[in-house]
Amino acid sequence: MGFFESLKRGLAKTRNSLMSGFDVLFGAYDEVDDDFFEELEEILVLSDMGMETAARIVAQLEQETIDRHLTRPAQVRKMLLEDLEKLMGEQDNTIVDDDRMSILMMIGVNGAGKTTTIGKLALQLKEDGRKVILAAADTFRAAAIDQLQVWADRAGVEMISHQEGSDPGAVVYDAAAAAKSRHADVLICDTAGRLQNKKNLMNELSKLFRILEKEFPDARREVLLVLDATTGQNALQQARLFSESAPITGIILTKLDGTAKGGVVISIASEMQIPVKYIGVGEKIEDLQPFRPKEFLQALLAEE
Ligand SMILES: Nc1nc2c(ncn2[C@@H]2O[C@H](COP(=O)(O)OP(=O)(O)O)[C@@H](O)[C@H]2O)c(=O)[nH]1
Ligand SMILES: [Mg+2]
Repeated sequence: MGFFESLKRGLAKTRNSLMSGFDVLFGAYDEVDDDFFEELEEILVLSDMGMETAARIVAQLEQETIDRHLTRPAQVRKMLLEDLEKLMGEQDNTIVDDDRMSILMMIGVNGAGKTTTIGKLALQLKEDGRKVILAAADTFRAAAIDQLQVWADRAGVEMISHQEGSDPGAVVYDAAAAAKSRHADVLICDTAGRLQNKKNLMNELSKLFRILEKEFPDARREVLLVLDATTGQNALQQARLFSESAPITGIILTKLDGTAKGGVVISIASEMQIPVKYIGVGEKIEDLQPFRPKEFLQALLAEE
């Protein structure tokens, strides 16, 4: 299956819900009016695009229809796609550099999809010809380490781990040493970076940063927040909270295939000052895709 086809399949739940709303709406009006725009806003909110984003986009559409003397729903539909794309702007989805070492730190609440995402990324980066090493620095549960090992084996990359309950700093230190001696291009750290409280998270991360900074002062460093899209607007809330206590450089939204709340990607991409780097649209390796607003909107909203 092609890249775009799996994106479309992965977004099917959100797409179907939006499309059935649109079919009714666009079929019911010959000319747009206040009621039309009100109903359009409701449909957008239902997809978890967020009240703010939906209100903003609809206000903009209304203004444009006046300015450009448009009356037909089909014209508005076309503008909607263009406006949403503009609203999201550029989302830089690079996570590694070609000419220097790159370090990826994954953070996010339990179950968000950190470990799974690391596995998928590891294989993709390896297939790109990069040498990848994983650090099992989520040492809270033995199961977390075992789960990462399964992914490491599947991807055919090396994983550095210690026992359950051990110091994450020591794991990262060893992984850094391994990365150096093996001339790795990418070091990916699975962390227990959850938000029990802000101070804990900050302390935990800054400790790992200090170690990595010392070992790799010139490396590119990404702190990637993994969010579960099935939680809808709650994911936006989490993004705001986490960004108060961690220097997040990118967001990854997982499990879009499992929800009709995929509109949350649009609200996060437009309301956060942090780029959405990747989206997860299924369980398979290739279902982790770089987030490209234009393609995303095509897969989500374009008519067949
Ligand atoms: N359907 C689907 N499931 C996913 C996706 N990403 C992760 N998962 C599932 O979400 C669950 C939690 O993932 P995990 O990586 O263990 O989360 P962690 O606690 O943050 O490390 C697992 O059952 C994964 O298979 C995705 O994009 N789509
Ligand atoms: Mg995990």
